[in-house]
Amino acid sequence: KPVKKDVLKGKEVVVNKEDKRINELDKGNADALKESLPPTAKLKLQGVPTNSTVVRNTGVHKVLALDMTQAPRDANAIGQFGQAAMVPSDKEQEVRNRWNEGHFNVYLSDQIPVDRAIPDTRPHTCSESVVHDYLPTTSVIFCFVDEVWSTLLRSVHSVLNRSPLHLLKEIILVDDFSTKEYLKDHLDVYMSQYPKVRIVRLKERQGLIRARLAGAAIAKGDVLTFLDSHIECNVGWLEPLLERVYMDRRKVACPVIEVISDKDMSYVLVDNFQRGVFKWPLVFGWSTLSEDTIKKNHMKDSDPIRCPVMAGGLFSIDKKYFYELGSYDPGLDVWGGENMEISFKIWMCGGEIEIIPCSRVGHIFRGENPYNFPKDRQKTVERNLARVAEVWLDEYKDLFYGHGYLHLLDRSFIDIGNLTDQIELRKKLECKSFKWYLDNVYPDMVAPLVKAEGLVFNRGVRKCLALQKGSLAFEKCNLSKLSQHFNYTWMRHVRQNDVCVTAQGKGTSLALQPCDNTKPQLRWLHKASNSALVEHLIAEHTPRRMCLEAGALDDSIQLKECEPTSPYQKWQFTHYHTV
Ligand code: LR7
Ligand code: MN
Repeated sequence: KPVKKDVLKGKEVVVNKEDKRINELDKGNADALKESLPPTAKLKLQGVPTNSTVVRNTGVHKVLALDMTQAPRDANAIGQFGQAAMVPSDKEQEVRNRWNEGHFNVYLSDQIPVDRAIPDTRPHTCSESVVHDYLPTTSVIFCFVDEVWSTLLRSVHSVLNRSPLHLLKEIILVDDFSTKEYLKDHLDVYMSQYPKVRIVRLKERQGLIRARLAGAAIAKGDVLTFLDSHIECNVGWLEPLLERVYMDRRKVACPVIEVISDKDMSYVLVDNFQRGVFKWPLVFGWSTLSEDTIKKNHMKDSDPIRCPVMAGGLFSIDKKYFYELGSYDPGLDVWGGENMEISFKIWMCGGEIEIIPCSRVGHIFRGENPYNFPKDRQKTVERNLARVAEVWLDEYKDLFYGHGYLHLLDRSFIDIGNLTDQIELRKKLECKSFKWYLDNVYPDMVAPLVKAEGLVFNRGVRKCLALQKGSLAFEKCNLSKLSQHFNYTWMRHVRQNDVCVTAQGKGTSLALQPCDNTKPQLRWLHKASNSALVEHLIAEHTPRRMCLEAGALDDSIQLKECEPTSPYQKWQFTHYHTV
């Protein structure tokens, strides 16, 4: 029987006869087998083990077995099998004291074995899944800044222990200029036991985006697999990801991200049929596929799920393809927005993003970032998102800015940097439009280009606003007259074609000006149908609150002190869009 080394104990273990995966020790065999099989030969995925000693009944997923493929070193250790660990009452203060080291229960993490077993949460139908033999190899890239020691180790061991050795080219640890001493000499010494682990140290803090790029630059595998540094890969996690990339190199494969509790470190499985989506202003979130979609497509819980966007931290991508896509925008700083950038880029430039339910990885979700931001956190994320919006969203970028980011249009407030390379890249790759993306990838996304449109009816004079020979007037409402049609836009413009309604200087009369997104004086606040149009000078410290008012006697239009009860200050567009 072939033998392989147990990575942790250096002990030799017998490889299961059914397990046709080949490791480096019997490489000779592997080559022979390779010759004898057609390239499309398929092998059965390692099935869900039936000899489980502990089971969990979740209600949703029937009975799930634990990963017993490697008997745990210490079955009685705390947190073993992914179970919740208890804090003794005399240690509660210590838990609190150490919480901020990682913004999770660092005390417990240190008590739990670095190679603990976790429940095998794969859907049962995964045991019927097959993967090709001789899948491409992967470099697993972890970048980290001041990661908790035990958590970082658990992440690395979960990859070493649960990845077929012949598929794991290397593990690259990119240290993004950590300050913690234990992550320096100590880490090198510890990892020197594992020849597959390489450590790269950045000379200054780059942020996770450029740190990942530094890892990718030296990767030798065919596929890049990025992971956060506080994860636990579940049994059989890697093969289904590589299988998808192998099927089509433009597929980008993500595992199901399960939850490692920040409080008790238990491994919690998540609901099936989740996809990654976003809401305005480019906020990532999960959404469950509708019953209809599942029925209509006859979906099994093990079928890949196409995702409009990925969470960001955990995915496999063909290395050559990653570079063909121009990798990440290297102008993105520290944290945030890169998941949107890579997602739009992948879909709009010919690729696909999928969640692969037979691949599961646990992740510690933390309430706060446990590291400092070299610049202000909020400004960093806003700036990254603005770069993404400018390059990828076309006319839909108004929806992004209009949902709380209008201040970013004032470029003297924030410098989003040079975008020439990114815009060139999009042209060179002949990527599709954002409209195409919405129509084809995320059709259930609501993205109206304006907030309201149609006639602008005044409640007091019971007439509609019209543009007559370059000035504003009231007319009898008439839907067929285009001169009465206005938009209320995400920029908060009251707009007809390229002309915007504005106040005449600081006076009370109105004027028309060419629309310009950067000019705050063109903006009007209009919260709902049949409400005021408030002059909105966000650039001023003390905005004067003036409202658009129809003259009761002479049909004039003026700015007046806001009066909530006056019908002459109540305006109604024909149609309002809700997102
Ligand atoms: O400056 C930094 N340098 C780093 O090396 C900042 C962070 N990092 C490392 C960090 O140590 C960690 O390993 O980068 C990794 C990700 O940082 P986290 O864990 O603080 O990020 P997160 O889990 O809060 O956030 C998610 O969104 C990020 C947006 O930039 C990244 O894409 C993360 O990878 C991503 N995490 C996931 O997708 C896991 C599931 C979360 C969800 C939903
Ligand atoms: Mn994370």
